[in-house]
Amino acid sequence: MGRMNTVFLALVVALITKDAMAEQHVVGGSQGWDETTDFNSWVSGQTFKVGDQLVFKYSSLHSVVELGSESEYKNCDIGNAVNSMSSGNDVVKLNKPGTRYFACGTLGHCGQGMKVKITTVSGNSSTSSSSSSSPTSSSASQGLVSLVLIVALLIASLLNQF
Ligand SMILES: [Cu+2]
Repeated sequence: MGRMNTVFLALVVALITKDAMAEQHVVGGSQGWDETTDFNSWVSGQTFKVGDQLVFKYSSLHSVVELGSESEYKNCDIGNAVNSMSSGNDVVKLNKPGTRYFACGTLGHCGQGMKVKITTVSGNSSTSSSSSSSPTSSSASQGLVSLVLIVALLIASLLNQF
């Protein structure tokens, strides 16, 4: 019985480690990078941590340009893009905390709402997100539940040995 608990414990630890590792965020969810996608509501359901990746999936009608400033983002000014991609399956690594701005490079699409603002928080702190008013804490509470489970299992396996 003690051995079973140890195996289970190892499994839980493996699950948590996986949870703490880098996450891939497909921009726009199942709808992908498209002018019909509501990127604001998609972003509000995501937590971007350092080490995570964005994946832009789209057809050849679109592209991805990264903008250098909030004002360029607001005005859809894509003339000074800091980066542009067009593979249709572009991966962007979020390697440091801060805000990054992405828009579609196709004429008119940014103005139609095809743009997204990504704020990355440092991965090891759960208090770094300044405006976490919505139900974005689900993954944090999941982690807590797993932690409680681990402690319970540890105690259970200890008790079984005596
Ligand atoms: Cu587009």
